Amino acid sequence: MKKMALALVAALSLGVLAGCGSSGTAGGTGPTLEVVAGENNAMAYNPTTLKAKVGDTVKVHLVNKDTTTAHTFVMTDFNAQTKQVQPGKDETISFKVDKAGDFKYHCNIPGHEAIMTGTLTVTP
Ligand SMILES: [Cu+2]
Repeated sequence: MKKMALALVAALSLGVLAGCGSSGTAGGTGPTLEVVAGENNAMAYNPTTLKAKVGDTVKVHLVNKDTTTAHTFVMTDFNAQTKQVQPGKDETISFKVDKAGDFKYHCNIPGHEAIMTGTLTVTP
């Protein structure tokens, strides 16, 4: 039993090392994700789901189509956020995704956060 556990640990560490090797090129490449905020002056993103892979350097291009209010794009899990993007403006941010899972993004303008959200799914 103990031997099996050790073998499992060894296999897992090998997997982790191999993972590092394949995605270890610095600078990194990844998808550019287009996100529209405030379409029809709604407190919403389009789309509300985004996808990336572990190791990607993701670019998010946020376009604010709202005519009355600023919006932002905030991902606390990856310490990434735009400044307040004014109506009709846009901003691109990039950040590296180093873990798999579902991660929420939201707008941090007061009153928006509760309903203005989306999910980035990062696959291994
Ligand atoms: Cu907003």
